[in-house]
Amino acid sequence: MIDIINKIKDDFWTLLQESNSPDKIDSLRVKYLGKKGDLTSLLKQLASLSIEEKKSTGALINQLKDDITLKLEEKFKYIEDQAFKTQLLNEKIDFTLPANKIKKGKLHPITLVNNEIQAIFQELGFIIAEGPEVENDYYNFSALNFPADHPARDMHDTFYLDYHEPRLLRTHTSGTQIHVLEQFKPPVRVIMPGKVFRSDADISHSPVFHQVEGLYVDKNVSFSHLKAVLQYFLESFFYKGASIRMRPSFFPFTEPSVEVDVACVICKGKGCSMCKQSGWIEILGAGLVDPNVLKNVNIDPDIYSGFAFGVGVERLAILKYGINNIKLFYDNHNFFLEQF
Ligand code: 2NL
Repeated sequence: MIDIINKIKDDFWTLLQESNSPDKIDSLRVKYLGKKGDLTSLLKQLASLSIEEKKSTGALINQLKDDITLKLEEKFKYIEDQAFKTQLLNEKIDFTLPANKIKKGKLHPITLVNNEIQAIFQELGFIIAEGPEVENDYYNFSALNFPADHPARDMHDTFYLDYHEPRLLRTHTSGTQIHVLEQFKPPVRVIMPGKVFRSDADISHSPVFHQVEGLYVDKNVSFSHLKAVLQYFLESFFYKGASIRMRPSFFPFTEPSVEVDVACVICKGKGCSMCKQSGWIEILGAGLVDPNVLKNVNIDPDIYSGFAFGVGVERLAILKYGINNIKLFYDNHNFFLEQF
């Protein structure tokens, strides 16, 4: 009997070493301590022994039972502890790893160019005015000397908002200049930045784009003032010493009207693909305010005169930063914006 007990003990010990999962520990428990387990059947065999042997052997068996119970509990706990430690190791966070870079916001190139234009004209004593994006026909066209049914209205690809009372999305910021001239008497030096809208979209046209217009009305304002101011502006914005040239043009609200070119900002006038080998880049439109426009805001054109100009902000940004697709301005992808 003692031999059997020792054998059970040895076997248990070997099996315990090999058992490394909660399931296996549980099968060991069933094998040794269960109702049909090895120790239970040993205890049943005690019946055939003498009283003395029963006592000593029974004590041995009970001792073994307690030992096995304890060992199983210890091993079970050990396995659980190990599993927990492995889990902790797997979940470990390395606080020394560099953090994900936080992407800083940057000003949009349109904003940058707008700020720069405003700063240049503020140096020259111009104030900044903003007007409504929804205008009516009078402010967008009639007051600016566009005759009714004039083809120039069609050329503006106007978005009309309703049919009977003609509200529209402004096609230029010029309407704001009318609002300004209705409120302030000359001398007036003002620039108007803002969104404008035209029903037109391709690689170089967006239905919403940005314009800055400028206006100077006073006594004795002449074409040479216009030329000097635009020369100063374009040199400040592009590069010192930039040549400019003026070509005759037509706008309903100015007379005479000109288009202003700057010596190519890439090749400085030598000729390149940007300026199509001409050496010149068309930048803005300008002219002396048509007397009819002054009359419309009750300013006497015999006493006062003025100049005005309009420039596309996207166009200036494209030339300054070498941007090749106008859509980039409106997609707001970080890879684009973070370059400025
Ligand atoms: C262009 C041309 C221009 C003006 C805008 C203007 C405003 C008033 C009176 C007279 Cl109230 N003129 N604005 C004048 C000439 C040209 O813009 O091609 N812009 C992108």
